[in-house]
This record gives sequence, structure tokens and C-alpha cells, in this order.
Amino acid sequence: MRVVGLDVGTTAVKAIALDPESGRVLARHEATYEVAMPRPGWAEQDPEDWWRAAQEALGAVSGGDAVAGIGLSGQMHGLVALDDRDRVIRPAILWNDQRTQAQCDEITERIGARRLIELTGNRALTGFTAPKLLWLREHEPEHYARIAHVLLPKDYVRLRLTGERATDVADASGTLLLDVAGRRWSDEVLAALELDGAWLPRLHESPEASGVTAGGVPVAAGAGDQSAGALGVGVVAPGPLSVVVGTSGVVLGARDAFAPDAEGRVHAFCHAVPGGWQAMGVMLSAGNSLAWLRRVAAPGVAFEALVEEAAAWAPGADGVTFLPYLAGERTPHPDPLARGAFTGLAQHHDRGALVRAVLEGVACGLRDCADLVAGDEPGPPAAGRASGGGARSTLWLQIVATALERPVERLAVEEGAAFGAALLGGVAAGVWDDVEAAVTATVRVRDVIDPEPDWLDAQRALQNRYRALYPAVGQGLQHPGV
Ligand code: XUL
Repeated sequence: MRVVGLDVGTTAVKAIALDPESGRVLARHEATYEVAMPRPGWAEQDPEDWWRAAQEALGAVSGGDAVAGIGLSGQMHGLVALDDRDRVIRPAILWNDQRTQAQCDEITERIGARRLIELTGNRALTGFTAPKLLWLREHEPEHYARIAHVLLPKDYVRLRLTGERATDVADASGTLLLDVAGRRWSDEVLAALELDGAWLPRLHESPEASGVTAGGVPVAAGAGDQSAGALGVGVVAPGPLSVVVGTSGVVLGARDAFAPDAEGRVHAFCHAVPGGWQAMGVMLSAGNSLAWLRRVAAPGVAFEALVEEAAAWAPGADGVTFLPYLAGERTPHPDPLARGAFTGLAQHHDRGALVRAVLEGVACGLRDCADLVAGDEPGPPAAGRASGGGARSTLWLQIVATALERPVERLAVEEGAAFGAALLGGVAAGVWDDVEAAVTATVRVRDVIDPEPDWLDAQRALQNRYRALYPAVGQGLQHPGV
């Protein structure tokens, strides 16, 4: 018997099959697709690509023994608009699409910034789902007029898999249409934005079964990728923080109550644990910053080799600071127009210094997120639990642990969101009683990376430089008073 997790990501559907007894990964498969960028700042995908990839990945990991349950996770916030026969009306508009600033301003105006945060736990951010609906109403009225159903990306895969239109409260939190405290769609937000609540799917808690496949396998409601990823590293209750060094960078902490940041600098979402919430800081370019540097300065060089060059430089790279706002930023600066920067360069700096600065700049951004997410922790700082491609680099994790001033743990299984999704699938199938039991049975810490005491002074000086530089590249300077 195996449980399967499917993560409908931005670049691929990733599937894993787990042995529920040992938590061992029995099979994994990745089926890739492209992101279309029809204009600068736009990001779209054909939902049919997700379904094709999901079928391939499911087929590849389902072999041998019976599948007890399937869990879904996926890229959050994307808008899938369907007509009254469940046909896709236009390509999905993704989480990293930046076209909706005018609609975000309109939402804030209609509801008021404070009330919006009270209700939804968030500011209106360009990647979220609600502003995309308003954009469609304004720019593609012929498409808008045909909308009968609205789904998030993984929920489109669920529709094809089970025939059900359903979602979970964790992923729904990223729509800006959920009453996050009440874990139900917000009539107040829907009315203020003049959107039809009948378009929205049925809501579940993440481990609930949302339907069954044609073969009768239960499919858990699942969760957005960050919540599922947090489960995958065992973050189910206040304590350790999920630290993701992936394309984007995320620090996520579990919360017992809904407690949004008054300024909406971090996201307050429902967690994938029934009755739990989370606080999440998101930086838009983490691994993406290193990928950018490689593209422009070291094409073809392996990431390991690049990071090796960085190891030759002492912490602080002798004065170089990198600001990672290459795609704008969310936390702590909700600023889609912020730009990245290198400062403090001199003639003796080489490519390795730039790489070191990138690794350290990303770590500074994670520290900004962690300060907001952890708040006033009682006692010593809780550990970070690392995942994402960047977490494979020990040097990068040493830099991150030093910047966070807390130990960072690596897990035995590094599949993040797909792993968390598999745990949810197992709970839906009755393999485990609840999410906590699933985590206890399967999540194991492999090793711990401590802050480097000799690096702390340089890292703190860098953190100060980093924070002081934002006004030079952020909207704050361009639009005084915003
Ligand atoms: C979370 C977020 C990303 C996407 C992409 O708020 O935007 O994690 O889910 O994977």
C-alpha cells in the first residue's frame, strides 16, 4: 500500500509515493511544462498542461501495490476561469503575474486597507486571485461574462481527477476572498467587489476527502504548496519555522489563532492543520537570484561550482551587498516595483564575491521574514526546517542559519510540498488519524546546521546595510508618502 502526493508546481507536477509505515519514498516522478510570458510581468499557463503532467506523474508513481489515498498541493493564487460546462475560458493567470496593481488599488479603496487585513489577513497583492478577476472584468469582458466557476491550479487537477469542484481553506486563503478567521468565503469581500460567490468551489479542511478518482481512491482536499511544504517538514504547531530556499524564499510559522500583521507585511492564512493558522513571509527571488546571476555571469557553470567560488570570500564579501528584489518583493516590502542591486563593489571583487553577496542577500531577506513571522518568541529561537533547492548547499544553509541566528535542520525526505500532500492523502484515506500523527510517523530530522559564531558580527553589519538600502530601490522613494 502506498500514499501519493501530487504537487502542481510552476515548472512541473511532482509526484511521490510513500510507504506509510516507514515514511520512505517508494517512487518519484516529475513532468514538466512551460510558463508563458506574453508580456513583461505576465505569467500564464494552460491548465491542460497541468492535467497532462498530473496523469503522467500519477501513472509513474502508482505502480505495484494499491494506492490508498492521494493528496494535492500546488502553486497558489492562480486564476482558473471555467464556463458553465467546466471548459477553461483563457490561460490561467499565475501567482507571479504582476499585471494587477490598478485592481489591487481598487480593492483597497473599496474595502479599506485595515478592514481587508482584518477579514482576509492580507493586503491586496498583485499575485492574488481576486485582483485577477477584476482585471478580467475590465480588460477581457467577453471572457469575464462567460465565467461560471473559479478554481485554483491544483483544484483544476482535482476536477479532472474526481469531477468535484472543491478547494481547501489553506489555498483559498490566497484568493483574498476568504474570511480567514471564519474559514469560509467572505460575503463582505464578495459584495464589496461585486463578485458572484456561486463561482467559488466548496471549502474543506486540508486532510478531508474531497472526492474519489474513477478507480475509487480518495483524494484529500490538500493545500497550497507552502502549507503542504510546512507539513512536509513537520511544522504543524507553533515552534519550528519552515524555511524554504526555492525559486522564492519563504519563512512560515504555525499559529493557534488568526493574528494578522496590522500592516499586512506577512500573510496570515489558514494552515493545512484543521483549526490552525499560519504566518508567512515571502521573498519573490531567492534561488531565483542565484539562477539570474548564473544566467548573466556564469552560463553553463554548475551551481555547486558557483557556490564554491563564494566560499573563498569571508562573510560580508568585503563590503558587497546584494538586494534580491529582482521581481519586486512581498515581505517585508509589499512592492512589485522594487528593483535588485549590488552595492559596495571594488576592483578586487570577482564573481565569487558576487555569488557570496547573493547568498547573503537572500539570507538577509529571510531574516526580515523571520523577524515578522516569529515575533516575540518566548525562550531561545526555534529551529528553522529547511527545504527547497538552495537547502542542498551546506554553505548557503550556514549563511542562512547565521543570518536567522537560529539552528536550521535538514530533513530525511526533502520533497517538501509533495511530501506534505502525500501525508494529507494518507489522512484522508484513514492511514493516519490526523495530520499530527502523519507527521510523527514520517518526518525525521537528518542533520542540524548551527549559526557560525565567527560570522555573526559581519552578518549583523550586513543586515543593517541591507535594510538601509531598500529606500534606494523601492517605490518608497519614487512615490513619497505611499
Ligand atoms: C505563496 C506563493 C508561492 C506560490 C508558488 O504565497 O505565492 O509559494 O505558491 O509556488
